[in-house]
Amino acid sequence: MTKQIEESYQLAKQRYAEIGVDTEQVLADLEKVKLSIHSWQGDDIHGFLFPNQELTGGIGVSGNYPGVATTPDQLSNDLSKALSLIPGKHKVQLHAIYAVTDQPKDLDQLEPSDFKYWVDWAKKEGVGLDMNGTFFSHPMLKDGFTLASPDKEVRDFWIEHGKRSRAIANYFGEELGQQSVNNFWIPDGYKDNPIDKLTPRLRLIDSLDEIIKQPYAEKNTIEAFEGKLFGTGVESYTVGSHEFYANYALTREKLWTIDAGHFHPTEDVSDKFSAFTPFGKGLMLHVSRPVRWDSDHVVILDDALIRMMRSLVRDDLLGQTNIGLDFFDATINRIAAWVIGTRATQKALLMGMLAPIKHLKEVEINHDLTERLMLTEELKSYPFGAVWDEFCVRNNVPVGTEWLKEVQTYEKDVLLKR
Ligand code: RNT
Ligand code: ZN
Repeated sequence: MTKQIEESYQLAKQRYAEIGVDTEQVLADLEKVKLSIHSWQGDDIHGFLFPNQELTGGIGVSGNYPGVATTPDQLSNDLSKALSLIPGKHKVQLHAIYAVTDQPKDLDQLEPSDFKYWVDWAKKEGVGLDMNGTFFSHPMLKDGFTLASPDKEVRDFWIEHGKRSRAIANYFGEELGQQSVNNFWIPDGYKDNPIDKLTPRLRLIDSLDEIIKQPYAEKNTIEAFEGKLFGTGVESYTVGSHEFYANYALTREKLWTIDAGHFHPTEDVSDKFSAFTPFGKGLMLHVSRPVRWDSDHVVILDDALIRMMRSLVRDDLLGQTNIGLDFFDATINRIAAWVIGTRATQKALLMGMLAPIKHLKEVEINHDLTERLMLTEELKSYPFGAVWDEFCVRNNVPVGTEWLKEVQTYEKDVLLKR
């Protein structure tokens, strides 16, 4: 098998070289792209602080596949298993609810030391950590509002939580020597049309400004702000919309988070990147797959994903973009979900890179639209799979369908015994 992979790769290398693509350079470039794998696919977003709390804030997980992680060791072992089947070195995104505390603690009491467990694990795995405050699935989410609540007590609780999430992200950055992106998403909104659309947004600005007041070294952490089109129960008005956060991120020199599920199904998410980056500090992505709505399906190699990764590659935006994953599906094996979604994202990046981009740009500027269309069409049937297999071999992870056997063994030996 290894011999066939090597031979196929050599042939693919020649085919790509004929159109000016250096596959060795591409493999080296792909190796450098870290994805930020989300912890919450492994435990259906329950966390360890309030594991029995029902999910609120308009997000939900369908399915009840056996083997869900319910302890820190289970979740970190499952993540380690997934990481062992994904080529390259990556980051992992945590949520505040994944704190590992000695005694019960609320969200406004968390400290960096409550995440020592994860820092130790990350050091062992050689991964970075990104952060998310948890502004949902909690009784202080009152009447659907958190940071934009008209009730000062509610706002203050969540402001304190936001501040603490920043201290934790800063600790990740300090300990792991790589920047921790701290993502903010809040569910605040109304089911029906509100009269006053402005005041909640002004309150949100005040709350956020208060949260980000304390300076932290940007090499350790930076905040990212994630908008939303709508959610279940907040169909008519979302305080933190995309325009709101794009403007907030621009004026505060923070990152703007684009979640692929948070737009109208016919919007081209990939087209938004270059509309923001000339003005802004950079992007955080939540790579997701909406089916009819923000359903958070496992990411697959579909047109939307290919377009997104291609835009980042063609417009040279990888340096300003943090590619995070955000999907949750409990109808299939959760480790397989991580592996499928992460590998699909890497494949899309590879497809984007395996193109004579400089030449295509020249062709375009010379208005040779015939060659542009011809080349982009022909590229679709170039032997990209052979290069992907070689990438897996070089990174010591299983090639092709082989990895599922390892997940099945793990399911039998570990998951089904829980
Ligand atoms: C919700 C947002 C948010 C969450 C995670 C769990 O619509 O996409 O990013 O999915 O924080
Ligand atoms: Zn998201």
